[in-house]
Amino acid sequence: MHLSRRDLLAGLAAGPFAQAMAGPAQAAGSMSSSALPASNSRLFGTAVQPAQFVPGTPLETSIRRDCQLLVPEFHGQWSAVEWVRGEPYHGNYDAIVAYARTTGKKVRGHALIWEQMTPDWARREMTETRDWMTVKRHFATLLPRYRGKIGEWIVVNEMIDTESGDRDLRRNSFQQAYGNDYIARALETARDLDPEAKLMINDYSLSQDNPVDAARRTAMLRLVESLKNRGVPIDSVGMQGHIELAKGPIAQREVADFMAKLAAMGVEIGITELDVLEADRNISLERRDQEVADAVQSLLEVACEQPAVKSIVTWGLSDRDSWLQEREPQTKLAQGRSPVDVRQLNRGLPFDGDMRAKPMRGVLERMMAA
Ligand code: 9MR
Repeated sequence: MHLSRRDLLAGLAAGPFAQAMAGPAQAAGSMSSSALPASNSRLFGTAVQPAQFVPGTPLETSIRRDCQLLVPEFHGQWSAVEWVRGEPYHGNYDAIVAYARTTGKKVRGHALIWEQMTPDWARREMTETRDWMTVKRHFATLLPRYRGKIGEWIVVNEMIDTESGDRDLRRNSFQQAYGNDYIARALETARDLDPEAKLMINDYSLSQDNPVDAARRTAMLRLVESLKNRGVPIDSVGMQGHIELAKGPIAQREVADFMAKLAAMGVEIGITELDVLEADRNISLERRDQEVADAVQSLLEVACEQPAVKSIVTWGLSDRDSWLQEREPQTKLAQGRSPVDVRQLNRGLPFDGDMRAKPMRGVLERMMAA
């Protein structure tokens, strides 16, 4: 299915989002009256924070209505769960799992290993002892507790580094303590602790047309191939999908080929953290939103043609909560202002900061319906 931009615009004008996108006259917080269509072939989901589960708010309504899969945006990280060694805190993870249970949604654990969110005490312990027990103990605080409740885990997050890595693998504390084999060991440990859960590895910069992304696609394919060849348990590969408009168009042909190769190796694929960092804010709001929607469409056209792609997850629903605001001082400022001028925020998610649907949501609706 290759929709032209014209098809898309025609669809948007006629669809239920036309109303929600009617512009300034539209009251803040208004939304489309229809849910995203639940696809038979793949799940739609978003990153969530427990504070967002306030019943009946526009955001919670969209989470409840549109999503089948929830991913903790940061409360699942090692630092968030065990800031102090030996004193795990499960409150936030439990809240997400409980909300998912009562609303009938699946949960993806995110993420067991991620350098950036590894507590200092754990880094030190791993470096000093090189004892795998540090990692195993961490996995054991989560996997058994959520057995049967969290059906898929991102076991290792962001392990590729084609620029200064060791054989394209990031020189992080895990790699330094245990060697590049830490990825295989982590997957094996996770399988032992929950044989039913699907195990995923996840990385960024895999979808655009530039030399860095191209090299990273090759490195990911090599990594998955070597894990598969060694019989290491790996079920799925996550492409984060943080699109940066300044970094080139979506490499549609190459991404299709990348996905086909992964599928041939027998792994499922997820678009795991979809959002768009804008390149130019000095154009009209309509053009800004259209450029975001076009980039998302370009990636999802390819993803939705590949049966191995089983889920599409956006990294939040509303621009107001997006981590992308942190990347740019002027939007951080806009975020802190009261009332927030939502036009000054990066507009890379399906809804603006006032939960008005944008063309990106129209793309999701069409793609999930296809
Ligand atoms: O969006 C997340 C942000 O709110 C957190 O502060 C941060 C650290 O936990 O993680 C962000 O999400 C990241 C994700 O977990 C992994 N890929 C990159 C995402 C953006 O940094």
